[in-house]
Amino acid sequence: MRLHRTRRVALPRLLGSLLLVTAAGISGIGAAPEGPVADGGPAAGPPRPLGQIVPAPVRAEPGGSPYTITPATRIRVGGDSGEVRRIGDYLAGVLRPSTGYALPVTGDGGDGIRLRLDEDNPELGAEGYRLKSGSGSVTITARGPAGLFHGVQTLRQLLPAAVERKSPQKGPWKVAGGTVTDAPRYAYRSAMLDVSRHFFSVAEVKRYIDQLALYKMNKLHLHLSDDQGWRIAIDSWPRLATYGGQTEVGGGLGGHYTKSDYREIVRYAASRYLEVVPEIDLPGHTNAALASYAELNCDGVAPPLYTGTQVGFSSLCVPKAVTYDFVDDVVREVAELTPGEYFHIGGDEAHSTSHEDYVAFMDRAQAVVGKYGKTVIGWHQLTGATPVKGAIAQYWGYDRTGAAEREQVARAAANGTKLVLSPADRGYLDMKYDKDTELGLSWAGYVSVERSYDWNPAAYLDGVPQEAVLGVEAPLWSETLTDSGEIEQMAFPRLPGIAELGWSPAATHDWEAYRVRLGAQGPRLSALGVDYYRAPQVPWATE
Ligand code: TNX
Repeated sequence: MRLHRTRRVALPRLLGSLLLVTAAGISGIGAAPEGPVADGGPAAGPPRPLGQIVPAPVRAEPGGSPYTITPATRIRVGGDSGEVRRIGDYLAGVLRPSTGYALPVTGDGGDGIRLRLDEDNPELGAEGYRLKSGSGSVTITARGPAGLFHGVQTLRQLLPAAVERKSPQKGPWKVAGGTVTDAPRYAYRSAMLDVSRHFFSVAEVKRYIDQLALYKMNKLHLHLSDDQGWRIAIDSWPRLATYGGQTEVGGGLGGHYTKSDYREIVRYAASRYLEVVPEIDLPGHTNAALASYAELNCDGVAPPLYTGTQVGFSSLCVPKAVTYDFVDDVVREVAELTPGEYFHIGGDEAHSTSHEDYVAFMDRAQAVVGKYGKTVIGWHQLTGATPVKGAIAQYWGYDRTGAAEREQVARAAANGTKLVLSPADRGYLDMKYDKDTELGLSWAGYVSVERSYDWNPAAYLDGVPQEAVLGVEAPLWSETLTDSGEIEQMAFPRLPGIAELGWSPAATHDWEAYRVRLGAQGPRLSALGVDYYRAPQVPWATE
């Protein structure tokens, strides 16, 4: 259900890698260019170098003739997997509008763009792929559909940026010859969208999903409830959505997802190999729920709806029995709608819950998540309670987070709690880039493109064993963001950097090389209609 949204008043739009590639094909990639570099766009000279993609691949070995997509090209989907055919159809959907070619998706053998499943290739893991390009064909091989899908994203990036346009463009559509072999560093590569502070329509969420898929992210964390709005229909507590979802920051009418809206988001995300991780933030950040049901309040009085941006003032009533009926019903209904493994219960900034109550509440909430078959994720304050076995803590500290808090997280990690890292001064996409950024917040400082990329998840927190790091997340809080254009100004170009930290081998990490590869994404983002921030640190390619 979509109600009208708050409009911000005339907010002006903000505007060497150590890649393991053979030197020949990649010379110059690590060097800072002198000015804008040509993208190798339509009709331009040689095809884009293999390996000049984001995230950087494990290995790119250039060699042999390029492959060219022509009016006669077919997309060949091997075997009898319906999913492979669906990926073929998805690829055709990307390529047809810009090439203007028919590109039939067929099951038979022969040359063309070939998508193949092959269980051998243990080095590719569950999400890896191999892409081989030569004069007659480009073949993407993977052990499973997710790997094929990621390989298709690589193929998109190896083609000229104009391939992303929605109307016929001039070719030629060449892919450099050679082989890319690739698999992710981390299994958990996530982006969070806060749909509570401002509500975003299903179409806006799908648009973001498509952008995440381009950079091989595999989780979409939806922050579905907060003080300013409850965004998911719960049949047993209907006023949560119909009343508690009725506003947003700034006082607009907000909105909520019906169950069928939410299922559609889950389905669409799955079709892009992203798993939705729902978050119901408890026991703080609950003003919208407390406003909807008076009985959830310790004093039995419902507070008014809230449209400001303070945090830490609301709490469920920990001693009341009805609180746990509420938690059980909500977790059950959201878990039923969610095929994925994880359920995020928030747990951050519960400043108006006593420590004792917090610990008691988190014990019970975690048990409910387990009862409905999901794995608990909580913000890292969960490590100040008692994380259940298998629980995951999401670290969102920053450079000024105190040693005691970091040590508490590190101790939990050493004791088996896995971590997802989203340090606020690195991974928070809602932090301003610099003092001139119009949108966003700055409580964790300014986060330039370099700062958000240039850290190592494996070594970020002292005392955390490397194997405790499950992956990374780029959260996007929406106190100041109202639509896709504003989401994109903050997410791009920092999101691809976090995606690269999650996917690419540590050995490829190099800011000087990365910024050149990122600069080459500019024309691609433009072709997709993404109005990204032209960060001055990045040598943006010309269109
Ligand atoms: C902190 S990060 C919050 C959110 C705010 C965000 C704004 C976290 C777990 N809590 O409630 O939206 O800062 O940057």
